[in-house]
Amino acid sequence: MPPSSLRVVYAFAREMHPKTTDVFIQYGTAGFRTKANLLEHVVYRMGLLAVIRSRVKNGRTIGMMITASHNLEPDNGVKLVDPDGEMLEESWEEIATRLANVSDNDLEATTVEIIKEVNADMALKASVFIGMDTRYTSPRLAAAAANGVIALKGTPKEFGIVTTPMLHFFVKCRNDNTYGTPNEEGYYEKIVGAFKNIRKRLTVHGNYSTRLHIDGANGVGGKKLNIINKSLDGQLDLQLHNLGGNGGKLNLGCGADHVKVTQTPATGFTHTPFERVASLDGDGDRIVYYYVNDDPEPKMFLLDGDRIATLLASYITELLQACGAQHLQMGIVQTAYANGASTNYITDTLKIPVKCVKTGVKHLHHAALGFDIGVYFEANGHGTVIYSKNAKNTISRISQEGEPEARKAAELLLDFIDMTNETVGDALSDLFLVETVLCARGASVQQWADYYTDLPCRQLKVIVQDRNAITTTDAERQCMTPEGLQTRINELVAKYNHGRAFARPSGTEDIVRVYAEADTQTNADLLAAEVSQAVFDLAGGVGARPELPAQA
Ligand code: G16
Repeated sequence: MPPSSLRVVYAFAREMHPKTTDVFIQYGTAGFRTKANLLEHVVYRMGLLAVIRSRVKNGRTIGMMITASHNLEPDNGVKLVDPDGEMLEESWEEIATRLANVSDNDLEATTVEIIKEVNADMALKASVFIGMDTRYTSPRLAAAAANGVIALKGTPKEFGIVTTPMLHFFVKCRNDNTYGTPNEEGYYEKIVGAFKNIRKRLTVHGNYSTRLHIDGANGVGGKKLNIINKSLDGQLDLQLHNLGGNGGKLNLGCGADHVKVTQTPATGFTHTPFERVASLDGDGDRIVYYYVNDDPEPKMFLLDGDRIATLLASYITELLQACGAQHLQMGIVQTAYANGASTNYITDTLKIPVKCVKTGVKHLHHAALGFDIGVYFEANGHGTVIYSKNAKNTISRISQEGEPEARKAAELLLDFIDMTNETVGDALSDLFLVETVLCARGASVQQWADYYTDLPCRQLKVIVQDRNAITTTDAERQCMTPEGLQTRINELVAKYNHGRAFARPSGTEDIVRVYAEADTQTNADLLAAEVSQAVFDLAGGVGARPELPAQA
């Protein structure tokens, strides 16, 4: 395509998706995220970039997901998905940011500049898959995405409302047909099909109950589980809540982020003591479990991403031993948010190597690729398991040539692999993985919770003038700027038994996140509040200074 025909890029922008704001926007932890009304031009331009990316990848399909995931309803976002279903290559984030922020008048020239810079052959075909979440602003943004694709003569394919991990899965399948069929039916066939296969091999026994409550965050994940539920033949007794409609708002007072951050149950339904609840987030890429006890003031017990990682890793270890493939190296990848007790449990009890990386599944995914089997989870419930070719080939060989017991374990493991969405963290796939392990062990949710005891922790948000004033190192565990902040955090942490704390700028909200853990909840709350005050004082806090909790 000669650059002269790029006039259409400008024409579409001016006529349909003009840039109406000067607010600078950055490709963050999971793409662009901000108020939905500031995004239309950004999404249009990402449609352009997706076509360029597809051509750089020899016409392989690229994904675009319209979602702000765990954020509240007024926000929206867009992220690009690379050909293997993984997050956009990091070196392109700067290019995406540049293209999103130029004026309409400079858009054509910047597009030409980027095409040259990345050496895209504009004569090649280009294919872009587009998915969206349930936000009312998503259809308009998905249309802008498609226009961006069309403006550069790419071919868009719209999937309508799907979970984010489904879109990742479709992209992977489109580029690698050995992985599955690139549509919703193909997803159910592979992931839910594998779950049903496994269930035929396992008997429900011990303290495991098939009853599972779902908090759907009033988003897309619950709706898809409603579809799946009809085909489960009673293998799970799903009680679905917060499915949208009935006045419930997306991620508000419910969903994985609410449950994890506030450490309180979802609103919107009545909880039965000791029954498992799985809480999804708005676009179905995160999951945490919890239950409440029968105290007069019911206490909540949370089973977050760390718990899921340890549960899955310990079960895979057992299966590897049973099929004689313990030489395959497994590792767990976490972030600074991982509860210290989980890291100790992994190291001391499970004896599995553990790595800590920066927040963002893209960083965890990358680190997990270094193992034969990499289990990666953020504490917020975002994660999955990835298996190397070597691991898959080894297990597959054992399933054909091994001794009867080894074969059985290998066959189970192969279904376990099929049930895993290896492209990205996936609440639905993770749910089936967790349910499989609990069922195989005959374990109740309380027994799962008893594997280790979390250190009390607290997460807070601080609003500052410029969150990028905080820069970090050592997998975000240490602040480099502003000057004096890390020294202050160190002094505060030193006051508490088992104290640990850090502050980092969020990549999905215009805030600084603070995390603290300590020997008691009172101390964790106090440490988090004190660190928040230090951030507010030294990093240009806005509004009211964070207060210390009443018990201080
Ligand atoms: C996204 C990312 C996650 C990250 C989370 C919060 O999740 O995919 O890896 O942990 O944002 O990021 P931050 O602390 O930088 O705001 P989601 O579920 O919103 O897509």
